[in-house]
Amino acid sequence: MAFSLPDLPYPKDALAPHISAETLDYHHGRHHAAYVANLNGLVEKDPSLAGKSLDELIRTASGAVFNNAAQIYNHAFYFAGMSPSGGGQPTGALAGAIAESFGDFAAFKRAFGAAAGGHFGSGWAWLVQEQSGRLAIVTTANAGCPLAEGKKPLLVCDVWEHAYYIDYRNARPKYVDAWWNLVGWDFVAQRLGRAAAASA
Ligand code: MN3
Repeated sequence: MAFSLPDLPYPKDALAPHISAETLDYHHGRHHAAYVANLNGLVEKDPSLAGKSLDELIRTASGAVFNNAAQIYNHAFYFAGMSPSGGGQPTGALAGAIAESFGDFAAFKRAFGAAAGGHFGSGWAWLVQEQSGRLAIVTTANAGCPLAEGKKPLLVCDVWEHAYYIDYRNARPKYVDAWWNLVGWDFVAQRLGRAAAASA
């Protein structure tokens, strides 16, 4: 098997009440797992893909190979960016970079929440670092991934309905509000410190 499903970095019930064990059971155990199985099936059928890393596939592939590779990366990044001891506000260099790019943390939070809540259809809301070093909020549709555009992902919120429908039904803004309580700012700060636009 070329690719494997990364373990969740916390027990399935650790994010409750914000995200339930049932949601994580489906989201990680079914959805994320399916992207891994799909990509392994595609790689097995196409020898030209053998040995390529997830990053390489995200940067060079299209169609189903891109979709499944990017969804593996996006989900691993999403789960890694949350923590049962998350929430609150960033400190240090990350707090400074957010203030420089967005004015202050409250303005960043409002803008990110509006982007996540307002994105039409399935997709992702990201905090990224652009090649200039500046931070930006971007949304991507479906499997879209900032790595493919040369941007370094720092944080992501999954806004596909499967991320919140069990816990919040159609109320995406309620899910995004709850998600702030889980954001692992240490993870984001570590990402900011890295030079290259590398993987999770
Ligand atoms: Mn998802």
